[in-house]
Amino acid sequence: MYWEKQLETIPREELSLLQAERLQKTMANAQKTNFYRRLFSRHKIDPEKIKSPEDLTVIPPTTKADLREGFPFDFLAVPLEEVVRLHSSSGTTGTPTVIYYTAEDLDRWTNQVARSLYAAGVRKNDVFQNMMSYGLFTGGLGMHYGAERIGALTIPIGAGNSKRQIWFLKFFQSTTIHIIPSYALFLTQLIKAEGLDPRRDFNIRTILLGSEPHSEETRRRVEEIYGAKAYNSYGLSEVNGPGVAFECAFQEGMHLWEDYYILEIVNPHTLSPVPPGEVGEIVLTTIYRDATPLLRYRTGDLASLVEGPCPCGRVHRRISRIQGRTDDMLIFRGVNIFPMQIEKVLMSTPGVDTNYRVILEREDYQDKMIVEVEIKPELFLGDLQKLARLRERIQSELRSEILVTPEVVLLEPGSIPASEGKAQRVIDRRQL
Ligand code: DLL
Repeated sequence: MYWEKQLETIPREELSLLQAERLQKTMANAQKTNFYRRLFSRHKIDPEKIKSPEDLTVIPPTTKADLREGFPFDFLAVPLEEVVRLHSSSGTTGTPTVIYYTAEDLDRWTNQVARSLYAAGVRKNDVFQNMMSYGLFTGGLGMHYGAERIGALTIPIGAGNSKRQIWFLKFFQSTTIHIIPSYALFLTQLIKAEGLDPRRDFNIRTILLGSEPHSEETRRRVEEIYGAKAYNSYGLSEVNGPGVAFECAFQEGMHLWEDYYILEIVNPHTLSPVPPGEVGEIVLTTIYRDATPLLRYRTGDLASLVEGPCPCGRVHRRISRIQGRTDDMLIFRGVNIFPMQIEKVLMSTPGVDTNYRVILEREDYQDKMIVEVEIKPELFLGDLQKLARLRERIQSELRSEILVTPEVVLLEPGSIPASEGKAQRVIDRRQL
């Protein structure tokens, strides 16, 4: 039932001691990074005085912007020759955020993912089809090694290429799939178009859904379609990737592995802890990782603590499904997009006027992005070919900036409602 019984069911007092011990090592490690050395000196923090999770509050939280500014090496705590891999956030704006791993970091992460998969019921006799992209994104490789460690037959098929996915599902009778929720829904149409029935022709038992927000309704729908159990899997590249928090067989919240992280859930405005059960921002301190220690990292993800003990016996506290984000980052087909990226492209294109909006829709389970943009009135007097060229140009520039191809609609000035206060640039009509 457990991958590591002792650590998963460890009494809370012992867990606190383990956290304190690992935190102290992390503090010494953090002192080796340019970023934290500067931060400690600026705020007169003595890292040796940070001995337990309660002491952490004197440290200002670390943000994604800090990570970007610290690119490439300000968060690195070990000599570069100790680093064996890097991953980078799927965000596509400007400077990437980069996370480094030593061989031991990778080994621990692999174990963390194996533990997570095991909690969701993945076993050695499973055929694990990993339908997430391999590369800088952590969803592919991160899950891959965890599944292999369990001993499952791991198929590194990666994302996309639906026909091939379907063929593998049928031919190898994959029992476990790791998939982005919106893609899990979209794929069903193609399966049907192939004349197949996901329940009859496949043998899927376990579905791991992660990397983008999705509702309980989506989970139920996916379970219904495939005739399988779907488990929520949460993670972010900054603090390893998948395997940060995972649902167990009871599917009531995700166990956040507290021997790997110190968890805080705070009010995003005041940064003080929210009462148990209330929604706040997840803040994580890595305590079991050497190359890139992060102290009080603001994830931007909103969730609440699930109160009470879990019937599975694991003592690691559970977080709810992610309710949203504090910033305006969009997750569209699994790609992280900031509205500012879109604005940047539009506003640098000659002929574009000042107003625009981005509409996200879900049609037949597939997400669609429509960029409506007002263009200079004189262009409407010009020839139609010119307009078509402008539309194509915007579309292709957006594609290279945000890695998805939106539908672009050119409008006359005044067509898009303008507001006096903050503009609502993004209208998300996807029913999560
Ligand atoms: O998405 C890591 C991952 C891969 C997790 C595969 C699970 C499965 P990033 O690309 O850095 O890393 O994006 C992280 O995605 O801060 C959340 O906003 C969102 N996210 C991840 N998992 C979930 C989830 C990976 N289960 C960002 N529910 C995070 C809702 C999620 N949002």
